[in-house]
Order: sequence, then C-alpha cells, then structure tokens
Amino acid sequence: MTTPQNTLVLDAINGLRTEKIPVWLMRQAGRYQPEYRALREKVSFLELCHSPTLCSEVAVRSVEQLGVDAAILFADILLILEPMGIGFHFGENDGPKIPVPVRTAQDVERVCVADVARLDFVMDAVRTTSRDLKGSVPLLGFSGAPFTLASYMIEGAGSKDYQHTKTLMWREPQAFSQLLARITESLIAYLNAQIESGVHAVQVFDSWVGALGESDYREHVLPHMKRLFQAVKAPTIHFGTGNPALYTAMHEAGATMLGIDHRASLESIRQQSGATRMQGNLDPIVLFAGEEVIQREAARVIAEARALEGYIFNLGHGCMPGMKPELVKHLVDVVHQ
Ligand code: 1CP
Repeated sequence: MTTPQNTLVLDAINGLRTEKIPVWLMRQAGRYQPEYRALREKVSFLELCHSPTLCSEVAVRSVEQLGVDAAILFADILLILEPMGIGFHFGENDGPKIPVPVRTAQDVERVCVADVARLDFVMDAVRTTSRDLKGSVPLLGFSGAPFTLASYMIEGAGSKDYQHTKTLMWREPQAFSQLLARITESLIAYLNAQIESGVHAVQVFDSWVGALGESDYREHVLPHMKRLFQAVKAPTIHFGTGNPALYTAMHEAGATMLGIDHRASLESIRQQSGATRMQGNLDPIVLFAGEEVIQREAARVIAEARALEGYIFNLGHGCMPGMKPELVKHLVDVVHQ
C-alpha cells in the first residue's frame, strides 16, 4: 500500500492535530448526483457494485467534484450477505429485501461464515479505484457492523422498531450471539481482504444500533465489536447513529476513531466517553437549508471539535437524494477554509 499525497484523513485517524481540517462525506457518491442517476438508468445497483470500472468511476468522481480528502470504496454493506448464504435483492427505488429472513435458532444454523473469495469483485473494485486515484487521496474501505447486518438478516428489510431482531436477541440470546459471531468472523476476513487489496483505513457502519439501549448493547453487541476491532489490521472508524448514550460503550470497543451522529455534540461525547479522536457530525438536513445555515452550522461543529486530538469533518449520517450538488461542494469548501 502506498502513502497518498494527501494524508490529512490518515493523520487525523492516527491522532494528529492537522493544520487543515480533513473532510469526506458519508454517501458522497450516490443519488444526489445527476451523473450517478444517469448511470443508474443504464445499470441496476447490484450490476454497478459488480463492475470494478463503474465503482471506481463513481467513487473517483465524487472526490474530483467535491475536493474531499478521502475516497470511499463504492459497494454496499449488504454484499456480505450472499456469501453467508443469505440471498437478497434491491427493488427499484426501495430498500433491500431478504426473501428468507433469519428468525429462529434453527435459521441461525444455516448462516455460514463467508468465504470472502466470493467477494473478489469488491477487491477488484478496491484495486481499480486505488489505481484511478493515482495516489491523490486515501481510499477508505468499509463494512456494516454485526448488529446492523443482523437486523437486515432478521427483519428481512429495513425496519422502524426492530421487533424480530430484539425478540430473537431476548428470547434466544445464544442463537443471537452465534449469529453475531458468524457475521463478525465474516467481517474480519472481508475487511482484512480490503486492506490487503489497498484500502488505507476502514469504516464500520452501525447504522441501526441506536435501536438498542446501553445495557443491551453492552451485553449482546459490545463483545463482538471488541473482537472485530482487535482483529482488523488497519486504522478503523466506528460509526454509530441514533442513540448518543451508546458512545461510551462504543468507545470501549476499541476502534481507532469514533464516528458520531448529529444528535449529540462532539464535546459532550468527548467528556462522556473519554474518546479523543472523532469524526462527524453535521446534521445532513442542514444541506437543504442553504449556504448561510451551512456556514453557521459547520462553524459550530468545528468549534465543538476544538479539544480533539484527531478530527475528521463529516455529516452525522449520509448525503441524501435531493441534495443540491453545489451545496454539498459548498460545505466542503467552507470546512477547508
Ligand atoms: O438506488 C441506488 O442507486 C442505490 C442507493 C445506494 C447507494 C448509493 C445503496 C442502496 N447503497 C449505496 C452505496 C453505499 N452504501 C455506500 C458507498 C457510497 C458512498 O458512501 O459514497 C456505502 C458506504 C453504503 C453503506 C450502507 N448501505 C449503509 C450504511 C450507511 C448508512 O447510510 O447508514 C446502509 C444502512 C446500507 C443499506 C442500504 N443500501 C442501499 C439502501 C437504499 C440502503 C438502506 C435501506 C434501508 O433504509 O434499510
């Protein structure tokens, strides 16, 4: 792996105070971009994920257009499901569907640890994207976190209340733990394969973990997160959203940097958890509110990051369809100034 020319993001993850604030945005490649929507007229989302050339094109374009300090691999957290024996598809314009969800202890038995050789197309995308970035900015790899992936497997789709997930967790804690353990082992192999293929650091997305209270998180999720971060062989960003009360326990999981959503201030999480390296946390909806609000709110977030030893500016959650590309770009410029 070669060191990129722009090391701001890697320096911040490694706990250095950087002269310029590094910035990248979750979902910086996606449906808010007219070029992405035009491409999706021609290919399905999964076809796109299976084409290393198109993945690279989409990832590199967002870096060139926005001037961000890192690229993120174009893929999806759900790609790991198939090699674990769980089929899924994306409907046009709606979320993922898992036709045969995992609901019982018996169902858990049929979930296997992924043979990551079946995700070779992702490793090709890593190599192609690295090549096309020409050493400019670092490339971030990623995966979902065990709880978030389990929630898709168990619910069969996105969910509002995680009824089936929590029911399995409370009624069959051993089966739930076995499921999370198999996901964790799959993710370790998957993330380390991405690292061997050339990503500089990885982000683990626990997008739906905020559905849990702290005691359930500590009992049912934290041990798996500790195992994950101890086994991944590059710097890690641990992102979770929805419940600020979890960040202290998340910090104990041992990732290199904590990714914070917009529901709490960075300074309050620093005081509460003791974490000194953070990424975040502008409310993504600010991007709909115009230039003045963007400038004001970005300045507020940056002020709250003052006491941190390593800081990367990002949104509290991802870019969304309907955002104006010129305002997304404006945000990046504001942070760099
Ligand atoms: O129609 C389309 O073109 C598909 C939209 C889309 C995109 C652009 C999906 C489907 N996935 C992606 C790419 C993607 N997903 C990236 C790389 C792009 C980038 O960041 O620049 C990443 C990092 C993800 C990660 C991802 N997928 C997460 C975690 C991040 C988050 O926003 O919380 C989650 C929860 C998913 C699941 C998923 N994939 C796609 C959709 C529509 C969803 C969410 C469905 C739901 O609400 O349950």
